[in-house]
Amino acid sequence: MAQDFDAIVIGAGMSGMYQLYRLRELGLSVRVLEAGTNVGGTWYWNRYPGARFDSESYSYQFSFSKDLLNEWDWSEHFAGQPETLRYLNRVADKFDLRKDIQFNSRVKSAHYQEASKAWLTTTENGDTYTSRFLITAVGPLSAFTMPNIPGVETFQGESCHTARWPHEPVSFEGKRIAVIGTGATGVQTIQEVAKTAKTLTVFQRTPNWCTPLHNSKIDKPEMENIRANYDAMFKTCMETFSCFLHTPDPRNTFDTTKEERLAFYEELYASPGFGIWVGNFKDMLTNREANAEISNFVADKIRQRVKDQTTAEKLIPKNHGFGTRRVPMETKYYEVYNQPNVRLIDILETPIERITPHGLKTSAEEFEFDMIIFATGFDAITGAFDRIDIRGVDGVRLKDRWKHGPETYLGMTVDGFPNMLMLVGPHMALGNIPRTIEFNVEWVSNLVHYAKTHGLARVEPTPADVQAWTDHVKALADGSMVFEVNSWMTGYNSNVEGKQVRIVNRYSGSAPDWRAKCNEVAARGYKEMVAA
Ligand code: NA7
Repeated sequence: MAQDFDAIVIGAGMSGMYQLYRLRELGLSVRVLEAGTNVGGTWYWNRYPGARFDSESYSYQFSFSKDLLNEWDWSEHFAGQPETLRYLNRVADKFDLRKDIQFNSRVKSAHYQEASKAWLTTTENGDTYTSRFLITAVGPLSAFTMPNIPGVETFQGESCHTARWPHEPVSFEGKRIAVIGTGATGVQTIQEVAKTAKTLTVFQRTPNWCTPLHNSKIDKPEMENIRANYDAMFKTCMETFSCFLHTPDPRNTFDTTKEERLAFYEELYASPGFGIWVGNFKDMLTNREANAEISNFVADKIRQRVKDQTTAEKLIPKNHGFGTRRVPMETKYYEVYNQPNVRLIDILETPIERITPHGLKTSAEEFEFDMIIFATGFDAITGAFDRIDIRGVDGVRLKDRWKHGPETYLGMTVDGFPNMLMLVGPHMALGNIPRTIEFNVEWVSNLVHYAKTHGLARVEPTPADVQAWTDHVKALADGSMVFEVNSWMTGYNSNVEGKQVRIVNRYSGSAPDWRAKCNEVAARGYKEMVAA
């Protein structure tokens, strides 16, 4: 069978965009298939009000082009979604990426063809492509999930999932609005909607531990100063545990006195960004007493910020400790509940029974709304893979292969799925994602280049290596309180059949350790991969 392309890339978010750029630089023919009408992935789809970075803008951008770094100014330390999307469009323009991207093309299936050692990829439009390599750039948080609440399709007012927000402006003025979901997305949405809605009713199932973002503007001199330090900043990101500008404090919690600890927590609580989560004492997520200390500290902050103490108690998580789920970063989130137009409904106490044509009904009350916003999250990490009919050797479906959780080698390859390479897939370091993306894309590009220049038609890890890596990733999760809690970070999703179990879907070691392992494999000439 003729090969249309050296590589098909699924997705034109940050990883797909950079993958296209890199492979083209290497002289390979690439086609990117993208479901949306433009580039940006996460930042294209998630246009909901208040969407913004929780990582420092400059640490999240691409680092591969000095030109790009020199010409782009960030206006805020934590940029809003419109600015990030403008940035990604600028990247697409600058490197003329769109000419190799097929938009409005959602991939339906990708089947490995043993005879030609190539992938046959089909879109929902019925277009087909063959390629030696299939590179998935589908995003860890792209397969959004609606809540499995009876009657959800019957609501007659305006309604929207945050990950499918309209491109046109949406007004909340004078409207009675419901938000279902209080994860990182719900928190950002609630803060914004509360400003203008006539009434806002928040339906909360599990409260999360939220801490202040402390965003601020960047003026010209500060931007020049930040730019002058880019080399050092990116170096720092590559040395920290999860590629953020923050990294765990080397001390254990109880190495300090109570006063020292509290002073440290106060300092973190008053500092911008993820520091309180990823720059806290190193035993925060492994020592239960240590975790209780910081949890109590944040609980007291909530009590101080929320006037009504019954509401405050509802907002304080009781079934998981601080940092064991993704910490939503907030800007006056808790103060929203002091507003007269805002009400919190604890749906553990009074469950939602059904959504009705005019609102919804809990076990205690019937509500009428003009708009319902679903901030109900994603079928994370493996969800986007499950939604494509991916079949490897002998027609084995990836979804079946991963029925009990993902199995990978280095988070990038799977035995039985030759020439399939994953970007930001399961079992690799996530953290500050663009830092991982750049490494991930470069590693994949080097492997593809190696295969091409060495005439290798089939690149695949051994089952033993996949088993060993999967075991290693699971062992790393042992003892971490994160893996004892239901959340997208443990693959749990109450709305997706078969996903009401916790799995190890992420690599929880340090990003430098993961990269070192990947580099070793490359330095050995991909011995494991090409021997198959
Ligand atoms: P999350 O963090 O998974 O949050 C989803 C929220 O929706 C969470 O509060 C859920 O409650 C709630 N939810 C989900 N299904 C239901 C149903 N059926 N009924 C009521 N409430 C429900 O997703 P986000 O979009 O906020 O964030 C995902 C990541 O994207 C985020 O961490 C960032 O890294 C970017 P639950 O907690 O399950 O009780």
